[in-house]
Amino acid sequence: MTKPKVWISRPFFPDIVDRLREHFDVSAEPEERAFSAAELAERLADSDAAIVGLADKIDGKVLEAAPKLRFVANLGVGYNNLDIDALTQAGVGASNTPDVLNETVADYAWALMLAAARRVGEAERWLRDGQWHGSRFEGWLGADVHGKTIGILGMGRIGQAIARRAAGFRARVIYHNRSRLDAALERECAATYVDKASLLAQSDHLILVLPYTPANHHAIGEAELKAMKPTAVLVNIARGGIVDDAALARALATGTIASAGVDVFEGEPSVHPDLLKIENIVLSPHIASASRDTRRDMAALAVDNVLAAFGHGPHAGRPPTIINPGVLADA
Ligand code: 8YV
Repeated sequence: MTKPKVWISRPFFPDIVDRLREHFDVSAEPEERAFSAAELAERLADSDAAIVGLADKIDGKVLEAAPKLRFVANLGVGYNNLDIDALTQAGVGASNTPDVLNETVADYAWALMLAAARRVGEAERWLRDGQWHGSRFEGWLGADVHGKTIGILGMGRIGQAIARRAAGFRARVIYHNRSRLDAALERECAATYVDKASLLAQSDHLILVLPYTPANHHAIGEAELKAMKPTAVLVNIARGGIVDDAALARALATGTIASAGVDVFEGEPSVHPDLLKIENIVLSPHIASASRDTRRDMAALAVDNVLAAFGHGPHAGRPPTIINPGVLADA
């Protein structure tokens, strides 16, 4: 009997991919790169399942060329690269990788916040540049994080993990979210709900953890940046497009806010050229979930979902993190 075919859009942990081989004919791309819609259509034309990432945009047009496709597993908690309505309409299940990355992404949000507040990147560049000839008592002054007010915009599971870390810094946490957490969870996170205007005005450091949706496009633009404290640090570990990068570059250059730590960009992997010219920003190439353990956990979860969708493994018939479970009910 021929095995169903699974296409993997990038190479990852061979021992985890091997778990598919008993049940699937696996074809994994040898290198990670962006695929055009035509290339995706061509690769999915004969595939029953796919494991894809943020750069792979699966929309209705691509699906038209993929008549056999039954399941798409996304390597990431955010899935704005998938058109879920189109997938559901085509009867294709889709999964993401929630929870396994919460703590690692929360660690990284704090890393960026601390690095931006204490000017770690700038100071390192200066030292490497051979400019350290003596110390200046008033040199390299940054902002404290301990004891300050940390704002979190988007209070899902990653936001909550970020909030829990604040206790060790004796920092106060305020948050804004589409819906307020229940009282027990608010207590556990020691977080106070405020409206967006108060969040912008009161946060010493503001961390963005929103999913990317059309409604969240440029949730932080010129007006929002102007509403923040001039001493504030802005951290984006969510998605490019949530911040207006051109407005952020202007705000940093003119002192509207003090600094920023940014892991995600509009149009990444291109980065707005004005951001690259600015010293008071820490930039990283979308690595918030990139710890050795977590990337393995994300890969394993994607594989578990594909196995389960085809009736294999411990979750047979019930992909553990399916986004559109109705598809299976209808099958
Ligand atoms: C990426 C992420 O998926 O989980 C998300 O939503 O943005 C990241 O974890 C990761 O970079 C894999 O490409």
